[in-house]
Amino acid sequence: MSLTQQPIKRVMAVNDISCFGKCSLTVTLPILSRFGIEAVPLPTVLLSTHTGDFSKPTRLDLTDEMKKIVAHWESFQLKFDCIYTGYMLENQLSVAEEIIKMHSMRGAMILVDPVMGDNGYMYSGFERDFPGKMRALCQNADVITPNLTEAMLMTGGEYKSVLTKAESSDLYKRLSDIGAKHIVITGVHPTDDKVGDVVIDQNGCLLYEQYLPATNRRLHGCGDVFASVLCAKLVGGEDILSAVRYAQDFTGRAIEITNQDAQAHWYGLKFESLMDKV
Ligand code: PXL
Repeated sequence: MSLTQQPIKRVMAVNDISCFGKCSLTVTLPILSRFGIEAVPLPTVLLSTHTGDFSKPTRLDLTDEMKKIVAHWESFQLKFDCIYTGYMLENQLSVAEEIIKMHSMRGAMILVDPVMGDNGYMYSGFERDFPGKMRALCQNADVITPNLTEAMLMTGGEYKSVLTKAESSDLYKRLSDIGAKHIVITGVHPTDDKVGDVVIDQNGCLLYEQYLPATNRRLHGCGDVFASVLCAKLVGGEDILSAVRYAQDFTGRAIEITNQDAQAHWYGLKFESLMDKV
């Protein structure tokens, strides 16, 4: 059978493998599969753990291997319904740009999660010019999913965890200038005790906002769970707002379950038990 006529929807997931810690591909692959989507990983970096709560993870830069893998896929014209990019190194942005250009021309949906920081800080290992370069990758995306920190970093604003209405309107306008069709901002706090997600369009119009009670714990991998579910739903044909609503609900339930087991499960989201409830 031809591989160019795929029987189910196929997503290229460009992201790292953090072997322990539950983020990136170790989250994305099972979630996409659970939603009936064929997940094809293009690993960017191989790490022993994520860079959040562990000292000195091992790292293997897979840039050269990425180029070889993509070239091999091209040799038999492997087709994708979606390109979903996440954590990558600065020298991999140009590889991702090529992939995006090629596959959006062929009709693939482009989802860029501009993974680079949280809670007001960039993750370790990124240089100061990274946000500007990631912003360029976002400009041709159908959907981007920055958290509040990443939204601020890409628009040059100073980080504040709680935004006034005027500050958020200003941020939404600056984000819409990036050029992506829809911008889904996660981890937005209208007040200290609430947190939620916001969707704006290319013109900076607010399409959706939904807030839930905030918990104080920092949990790694929330963004990856959210973006993976969102990707699955969008590729499955749902419209952006119902897909965001579903992803927000799923991630909220995973956070709740994780918080019930907070001491043992401090390193990532305990999403597994939700997989038979989708
Ligand atoms: O979940 C975001 C993420 C992805 N990949 C790596 C990370 C992090 C967050 O810390 O360290 C390697």
